[in-house]
Amino acid sequence: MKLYDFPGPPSPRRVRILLAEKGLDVDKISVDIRSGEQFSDEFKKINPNCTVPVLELDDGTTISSIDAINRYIEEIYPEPPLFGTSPEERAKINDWCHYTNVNGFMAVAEALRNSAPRLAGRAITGPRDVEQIPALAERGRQRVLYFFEDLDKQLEGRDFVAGNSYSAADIGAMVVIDFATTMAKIEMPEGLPNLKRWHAAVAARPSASA
Ligand SMILES: N[C@@H](CCC(=O)N[C@@H](CS)C(=O)NCC(=O)O)C(=O)O
Repeated sequence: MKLYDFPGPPSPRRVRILLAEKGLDVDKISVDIRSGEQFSDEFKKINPNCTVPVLELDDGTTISSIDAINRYIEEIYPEPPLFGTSPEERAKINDWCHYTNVNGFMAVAEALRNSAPRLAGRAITGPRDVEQIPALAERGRQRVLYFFEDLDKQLEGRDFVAGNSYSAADIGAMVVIDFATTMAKIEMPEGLPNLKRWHAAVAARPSASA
């Protein structure tokens, strides 16, 4: 299999970290989304939604949503488990992956994509141009702050976002926090000691630099 990838943005990073945690190395093909390579006719055949990452299997099957990619890798390479080891643990991890996508990732994207001058006319990813709405940027920033608060509460007395060990839920949440603080310039507010303790621990794992 091979991964259509690009260093910097959060979505491909979530897959690279999962691969690193499993000790896997797959062929990577760079798609420069800064220069618009995702809109080339060649790449549109691989992903008509014009986003990275895409995992292409040896039989040509392509998978373009992060959770679908990561769960596929988990099924093929189950060790170490990153989606839990019991139905209950798996459900909680999936719950937090979903929560993080909707209320973390989409909130940062809403804030960034509706305000960054370089993304004018590109408020939503994909083949169609969508105008920015400045009020959505403001709403996105507020939603990110709520996400920080919710995560801090969830991490009270816990070392991991969900389940009993490091999981895909930790990967997703860490990548969203880094997306917020580095790309969207939304700092973690004062306080939130659980969030900061947990972030320092997960960011120190070697996989975080993948
Ligand atoms: N399909 C992915 C999202 C992938 C995505 O949004 N990728 C971004 C980078 S983080 C991208 O390719 N952006 C292209 C663009 O901005 O035109 C998911 O499962 O949520």
